[in-house]
Amino acid sequence: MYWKRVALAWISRECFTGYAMNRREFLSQTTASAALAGMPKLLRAQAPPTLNARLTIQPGKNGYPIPKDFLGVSYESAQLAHPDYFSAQNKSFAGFLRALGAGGVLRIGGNTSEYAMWTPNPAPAANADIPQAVNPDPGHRPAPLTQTTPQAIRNLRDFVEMADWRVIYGLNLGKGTPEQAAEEAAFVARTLGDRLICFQIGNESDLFHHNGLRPPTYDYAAFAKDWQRFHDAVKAKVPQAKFAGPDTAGTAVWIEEFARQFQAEIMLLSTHYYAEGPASDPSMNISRLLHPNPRWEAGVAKIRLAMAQSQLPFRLTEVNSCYGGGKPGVSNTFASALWALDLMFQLLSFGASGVNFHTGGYGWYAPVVGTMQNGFVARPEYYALLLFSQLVGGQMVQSQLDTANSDPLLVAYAVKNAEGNLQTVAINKHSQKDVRFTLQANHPAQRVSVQRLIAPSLEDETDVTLAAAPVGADGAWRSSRTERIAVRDGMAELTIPSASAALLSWE
Ligand code: BDP
Repeated sequence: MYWKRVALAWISRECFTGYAMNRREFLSQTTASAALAGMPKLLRAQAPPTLNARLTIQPGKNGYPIPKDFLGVSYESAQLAHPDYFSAQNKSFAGFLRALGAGGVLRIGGNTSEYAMWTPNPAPAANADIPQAVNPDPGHRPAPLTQTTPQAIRNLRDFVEMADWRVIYGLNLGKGTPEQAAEEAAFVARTLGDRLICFQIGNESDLFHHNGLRPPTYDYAAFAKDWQRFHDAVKAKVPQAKFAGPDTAGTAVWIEEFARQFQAEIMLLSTHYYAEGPASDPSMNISRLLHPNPRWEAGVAKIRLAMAQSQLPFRLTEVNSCYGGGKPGVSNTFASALWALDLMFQLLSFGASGVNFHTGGYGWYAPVVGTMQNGFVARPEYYALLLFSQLVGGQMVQSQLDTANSDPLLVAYAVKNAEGNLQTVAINKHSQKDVRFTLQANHPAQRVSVQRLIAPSLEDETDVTLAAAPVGADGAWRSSRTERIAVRDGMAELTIPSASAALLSWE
């Protein structure tokens, strides 16, 4: 029943008011035979299969807001051990973030946060052998200890000021002490000022029982005790400190207990999600990535419960396609862009407040890769964030997607952007099937302008464009083609080719 999933959130929040044409009627009226009528016989036989879909939009019915700080990336704490990376010197990378809009969120954490030691008085050569750009940690062995120095934090402030972003900062629960965490937090809070959103204590503590950071008996109760100790120590030194958590690996692990116990101490619930993994498993592939994931859906159900019970917002503070550092041929392909784009809407369908895509260095799933010496390049996933950035500050709008055969690879969403203009995003995750889309909205618009997110195939790694333009140096991007479609009686029709998405603006 995936074809109705898009509208699930609405159905549960406010009763869906009905859909004028019955589905069988619609499907029989828009079969491929109508589209192919008049074609020579030979061509008809060769034409690629075309599916039909209809999106019925109810512009008057608002859904959840898309907060200004919805978009974000997540970085390993070990990156701070090379203090020039997040600094005013790294204009190029800051440009990529800035291009996603002011107010995005840089989350610092990951596996290496448990090995990043606060070092207020570093020896001069302490960082000499640290590489400039740190990849996501594959988690195969304990990470080497690194030093986080006051200079790194001062530079971080300059960097986020340049990008006009803010920070969620992870403190070291694994190898650090409450006293060290409090010292570090005091310096971070003082230095970042209002660029700091909140702290997190520990990264994926639900895995501590088997990664050597705590004994095999380590459970929620033990974590809660640890968390309380660290929290209290930080609060004693930084009374205004704010917190998010539990920041667990399992999408909903410990979230309900944590929300209940620490409701008064936190401003935000947070967990992680990796769609696939481990990367070494051959069954982790593009097709699996693009199909609905029951594990995610079960996680979302629990997150929603925790949100409802605690009345706290939720942010997915670390996410990407495949853990273990990502999978080549999956995580770095155009498929990851279509996956990421859909995931952001899935988050909005239950009112999540934001997302941080995990990244760094030349990581396979990194939306932007590179170093300060070699420069930075947008990978396919970045284009999903770029498309989405045009919707930030807006609001979801109720819509209903109808497709033949409960199509799990076809999704579409409606949004009002920050200016109140109606937008639609359609995503066709099929590798071979085009989709003839009918958009129906009771909305006074004369045309729909189209920005297509395309690449030669789902597997493509390098030739992605949005509105016919690639992302250039320092995140520079400008739509270079305007495609417009007429709207008649509130209805527009267009084809969304296989392996593509489109942002449609009603004008
Ligand atoms: C997560 C960790 C992060 C890793 C990622 C991965 O928090 O540090 O980089 O897995 O394995 O669990 O790719």
